[in-house]
Amino acid sequence: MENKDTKVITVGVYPQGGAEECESSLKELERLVETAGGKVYATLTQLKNTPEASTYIGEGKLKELAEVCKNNQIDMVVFDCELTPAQIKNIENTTEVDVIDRSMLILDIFALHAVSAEGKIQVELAQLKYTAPRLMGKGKDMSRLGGGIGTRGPGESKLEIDRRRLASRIAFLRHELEELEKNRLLTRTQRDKSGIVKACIAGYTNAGKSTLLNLLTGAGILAEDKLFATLDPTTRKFELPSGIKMLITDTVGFIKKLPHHLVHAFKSTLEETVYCDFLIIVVDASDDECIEHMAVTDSILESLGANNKPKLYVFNKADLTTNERLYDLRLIKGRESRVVTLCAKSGEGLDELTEQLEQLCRNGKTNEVFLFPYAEQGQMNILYKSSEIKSTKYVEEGVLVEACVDEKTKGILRKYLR
Ligand SMILES: Nc1nc2c(ncn2[C@@H]2O[C@H](COP(=O)(O)OP(=O)(O)OP(=O)(O)O)[C@@H](O)[C@H]2O)c(=O)[nH]1
Ligand SMILES: [Mg+2]
Repeated sequence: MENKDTKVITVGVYPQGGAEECESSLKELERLVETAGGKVYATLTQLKNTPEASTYIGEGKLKELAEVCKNNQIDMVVFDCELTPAQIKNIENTTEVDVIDRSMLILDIFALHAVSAEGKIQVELAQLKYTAPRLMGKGKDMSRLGGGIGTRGPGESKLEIDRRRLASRIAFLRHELEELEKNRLLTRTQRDKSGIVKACIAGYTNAGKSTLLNLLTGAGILAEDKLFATLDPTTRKFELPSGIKMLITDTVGFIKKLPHHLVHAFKSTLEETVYCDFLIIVVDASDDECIEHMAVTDSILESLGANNKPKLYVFNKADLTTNERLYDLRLIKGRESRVVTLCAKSGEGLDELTEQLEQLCRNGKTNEVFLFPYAEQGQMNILYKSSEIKSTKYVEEGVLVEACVDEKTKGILRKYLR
C-alpha cells in the first residue's frame, strides 16, 4: 500500500469534563489512520468549549501545530471532528501540510475496502459530496491530488475533483445507484416471498461480525483486525440443528461520530438491517468502550428505523475478557433482549448461540403432533393455513399431522393435540 509511511499528527478538541472521551476517540482515530496506511507521530489536544469558527483550534494551538509539523517532517494532520472547507483551507495555510477530518479519513478507508459495484458507487458519491468540496478549497493544483490518504477513490481510481465534471458525475452515479437499488429490492422481495427467517448481524466495527458469519456458514468473508474490513453486505443460508433454514446477513460496522450524511450515503446497504426479522448484535466484550459501542449501535439503528427489532446480543471475544465482566454485560442487556457469550474465533459458545437462534426463528412456535379423526379432517385447514407442516400420516384413528405451530393455533386446535 502506498503512503505506508505517511507521518500524521492527530488533533482533538474537548469541552470541560470531556478529556476521557476525547482520549478514547483519539485512540480510535489512530487505528483509523493505521488502517488507511498512516502512522500517528503525535497527538495534540485542546480544552475548548466552543471551537474557533475559522480554524477550529485556537490561534496559539495552531502555531504550536505548525511548529511541530515543520520540525518533524509531518505529512498530514487529521482532526477528530468535522471541518468545513474554509477551516481546512485556513489551517493548511498556517501548517503548510495536508489537513483532513475524521469523515474524510473514514471515507478513504471505505474507498480502500469497497468491492461491489454498489459499494464503490456509494463511496464515490459520498466522497464527491463530502471530500471533494473540502479538497477544492485548497486552491492547489488539483491534478496533483489523489492517491493519498483522504483523497483516494474506490478501487484503483483516484478521486476526481474537477469542478466542471463534479455535478455530471454525481448525477451519473446517482442513476447507477438507483438501478442497483432496484435489483436489491427485487432480491429482497423474492426472499420475503420464500417465508424464510432473515437475521442481520450488526454492531461496532471490529466486533467480530464477519468472523461470526464465517463460523456459522463458512462464508469465507475477510475478517481482520482492521476497522471497516467489511463494507459490502453478504448473505448466507444457515441451517439450524433442527433443520430450520435461515438467512444471515453480515453488514458494514458502525462507529461513533459517523456523520448522518454518511449513514444516509450507505442507506441502501445499511437498510438490510431494516428488512430482517431480528438482529444479531455482536459486541467485542473485551473492549473497555463496549458499553458506549452498544449505545452507538442503538442510535444508528434508531436512525435507520431498525431499533425495534428483536435482538440477540452476542458478547464476543469471551477469550479476551473475564467471566465477571461477561456476567455484568449479560445483566445489562439481559432484561430487554436475549444474550449469549461467544468466542467466534474458536467456536466456544456456539451451542448456546444456535439454541437462541432456534428460539428466535420459531418466534414462540413449537413442534406439535395432532390427530384429526377422519370425520373432522376439515379442521386440518387451520393448520395448513398458518403453520409449517412437518409430516402427514394416515393411521387407523385418523390423520396424524406434525407441525410447527404458534401459541394461537395450538390453542384453537388443542383438542386434537396428541
Ligand atoms: N480473540 C478473539 N478474536 C476475535 C474473536 N472474534 C473475532 N476476532 C478477531 O477480531 C478481528 C475483527 O473481526 P471481524 O470479524 O473482521 O470483525 P467485524 O465486526 O466483521 O469488523 P468490520 O467488518 O471491520 O466492521 C479479527 O482479527 C478477528 O480474528 C474472538 O472471539 N476472539
Ligand atoms: Mg466484517
